[in-house]
Amino acid sequence: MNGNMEKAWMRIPDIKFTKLFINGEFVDAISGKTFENIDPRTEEVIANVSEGDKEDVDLAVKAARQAFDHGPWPRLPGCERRRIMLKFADLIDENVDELAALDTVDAANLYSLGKAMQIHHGAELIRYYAGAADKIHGTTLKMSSELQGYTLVEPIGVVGHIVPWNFPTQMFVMKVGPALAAGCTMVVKPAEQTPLSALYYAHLAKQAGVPDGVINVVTGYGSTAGAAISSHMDIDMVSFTGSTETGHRIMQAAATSNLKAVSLELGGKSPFIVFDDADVDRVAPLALLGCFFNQGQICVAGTRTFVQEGIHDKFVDRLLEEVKRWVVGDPFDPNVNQGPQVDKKQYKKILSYIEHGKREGATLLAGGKPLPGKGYYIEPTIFTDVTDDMTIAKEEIFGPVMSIMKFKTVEEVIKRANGTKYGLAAGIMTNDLNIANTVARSLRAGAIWINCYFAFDNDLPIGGYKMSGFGKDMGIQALHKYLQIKSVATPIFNSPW
Ligand code: TXE
Repeated sequence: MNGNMEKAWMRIPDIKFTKLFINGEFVDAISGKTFENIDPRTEEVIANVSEGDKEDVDLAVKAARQAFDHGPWPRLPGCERRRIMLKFADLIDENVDELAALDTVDAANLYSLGKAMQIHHGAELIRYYAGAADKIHGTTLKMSSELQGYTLVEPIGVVGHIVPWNFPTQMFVMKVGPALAAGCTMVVKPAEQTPLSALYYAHLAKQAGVPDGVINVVTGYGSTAGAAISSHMDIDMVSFTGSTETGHRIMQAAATSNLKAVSLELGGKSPFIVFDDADVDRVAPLALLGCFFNQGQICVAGTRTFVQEGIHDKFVDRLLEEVKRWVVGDPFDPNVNQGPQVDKKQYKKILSYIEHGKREGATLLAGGKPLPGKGYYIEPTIFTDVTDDMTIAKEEIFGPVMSIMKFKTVEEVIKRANGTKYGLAAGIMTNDLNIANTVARSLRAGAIWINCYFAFDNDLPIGGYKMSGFGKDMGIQALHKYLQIKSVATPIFNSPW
């Protein structure tokens, strides 16, 4: 494992956009206030970003409302929206270096992965929804011999997107892409930890020809700017990704304001289940990646590793070999697997969960400490002998902490894997098709990965069961949530049919 960062990898990208983006212009917050944008590698301030509040959200919503009620975007033929979105996607590809660097310095996403894959995947997701923009249509209904009906499929209106900090690019394109294709207008509030790339994306969208007012970005805090969005009387829908706790607040605000539609993608505590017949050499590295990728800051991370008793010791030995090769350091370094946690709050929270694990009697197999020096770095941490009632087995840690639990039978592991308030994802590692399919049917989780993990695809919807939320991101289902159906009926006179 590396120590902290090497000087050679120290890099701070050129930060061009730090102001709110409202009605096609970069503007200061009305209050003139800014907040500090901190590099998690160094704990140093790299930019001061405009701090939007309720008044700024009001202005952004006014622009989005005007663009929806009177502007061209929802009224354009789908093929025109498609053309502009394809241009937007091309511009994303052309600016991959800067976008990847912004996400690295803000969220500590791995730069080499961002540059080679993640930003291009973002562009591809925009293309996926661009391709759907001219295929939105309703149905014709023969209601009776006297009555004919049809449905019009219309954009839901002004959308508020409130997003977290773990993957700033994915969050932006995953929310904005389908809403744009649907013909909606929107206000995006990126997380306060990671405001930079959202502003850059807004700039690129304008360059591509997205009309003013269609995409507005208000940077700022959740309790002020975020709350103003969820309680706004002129927003028709709020699409949120973040903690279950904040999900409660958003739904409450929607309920007590204008009953806006709500979509919530919340926390998780996903099981990664390894059966006796699994190939340890393949599955151990996958378990590691499934838990520690992006510093463990991923809602679908496989954090509860259930291992059947026959393979348990072999699996644990193999995992230990793997974790020794897992490199922690500056996310700009191409040899690094894991960068720093996003901020001090998350860093402290994770370290306190590790202390819980130790206190409550789990065995610390690897890691367990922060790295010395500056930056929010934590060793990849593995606990064995974890029981279902321990805090680390129950709560979402959102950091590089794996809990290994032994099990005996299929029935037992189904029951224990389902014994959580969450239901986001699950991994099933076995060559026995019958077991794989039985477990897949029995788990109450929105995404099941058999002999793979993090198998994302533009076409594959992601979203929770239980307290992991409702409403899907990705896939064509995400487009549907930004649409609403109007039914139209008309009489037919003297029809023989
Ligand atoms: O999340 P919040 P935080 C989980 C993870 C993490 C924990 C806390 O367990 O440790 O949440 O992270 C905005 N009204 N996930 O505090 O608060 C906020 O500004 C409206 C899981 O960062 O949910 C940000 O833009 N908005 C997760 C967004 O909500 C509010 C990803 C997310 O912040 C608000 C991130 C309010 N009252 C964290 N309060 C996942 N599902 O992927 C905050 N916000």
